[in-house]
Amino acid sequence: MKAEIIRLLKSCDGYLSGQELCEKLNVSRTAVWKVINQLREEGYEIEAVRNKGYRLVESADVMTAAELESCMGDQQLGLPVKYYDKIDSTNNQVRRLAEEGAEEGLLVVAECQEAGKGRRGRVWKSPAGSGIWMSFLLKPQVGPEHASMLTLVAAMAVASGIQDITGMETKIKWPNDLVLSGKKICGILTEMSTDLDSIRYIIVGIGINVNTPDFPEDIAATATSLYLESGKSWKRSELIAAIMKRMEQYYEIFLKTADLSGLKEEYESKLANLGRQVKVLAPKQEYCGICRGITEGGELLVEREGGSISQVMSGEVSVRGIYGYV
Ligand code: BT5
Repeated sequence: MKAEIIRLLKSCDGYLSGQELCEKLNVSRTAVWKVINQLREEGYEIEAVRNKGYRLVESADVMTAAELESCMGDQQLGLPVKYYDKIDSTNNQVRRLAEEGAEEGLLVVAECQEAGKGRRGRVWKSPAGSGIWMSFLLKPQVGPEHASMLTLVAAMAVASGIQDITGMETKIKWPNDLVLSGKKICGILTEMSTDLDSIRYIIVGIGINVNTPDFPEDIAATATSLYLESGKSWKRSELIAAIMKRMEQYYEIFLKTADLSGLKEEYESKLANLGRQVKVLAPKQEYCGICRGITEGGELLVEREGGSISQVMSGEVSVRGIYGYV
């Protein structure tokens, strides 16, 4: 009911009468009043005028399950939403819920992560009040070798979702980062559980610095936020909904071919590395080349001295721009 009241208030230009709310939701006036009061405590500014009704003046950057649900359209990915004030890692929580039988589409969002993780045991800083720390569950009927492509699909969804809401054009640093002004604004961690040669489930974890005003010293030179780049604060729930909507679109295209053939062109238009020098740091060798795009399987194409093209698999290497972070 709470999500529905938020949705009705948001979609109404003027006042929404208490009577109308009661009838639409089939509840008492007292029940409506109680929810309105809860919403005010959570940070929504709601005006109540006798004989007119309620009007949403301003919603702060509230992140609750009801607020998130009220922002979601009729999509499947992103519902149900589970919200936590604090969790070890949203990826871990999705894994626990998947083991209990959760369905594809489940989204876990936390205000703060106490053990946010990056790749290969690295730490992902996830303080309260400023970022999006979220993970969702997928169960695609494709072989495990296709799983890493979903990191690229998710990166496209984040870039497009951010652009839909803020107009800002982030670029993808293959395979799992998004950058703005050459600094990291988002990191993606995809994990999976397999059964012999099939995927049981995939967890896509996304961390985005949204309203972060500053960063700890160790990442201050390489990290940025939407706030720092635009000078404005953004509503995280709207961004999350926009990203999940885009994810659903791109995921559908991905599932048709189980690869990136339908997305490659758009991916490359968002690729920060394209046409630039990259240094490939593979476990046994290190080489430089020019990034020429991706394959349909999601590998990075690197043109080496002499003109030969290497295909770089994600998971195997780190790609660093020769100049700066990108
Ligand atoms: C990543 O790893 O970039 C993947 C990060 C995924 C985080 C999300 S949050 C929701 C979900 N739940 C989780 O527990 N994780 C996912 P990697 O490429 O390994 O980069 C990690 C490196 O990024 C660190 O070693 C730091 O240098 C840097 N870093 C840490 N926190 C950062 C932040 N908030 N912003 C920018 N850079 C950060």
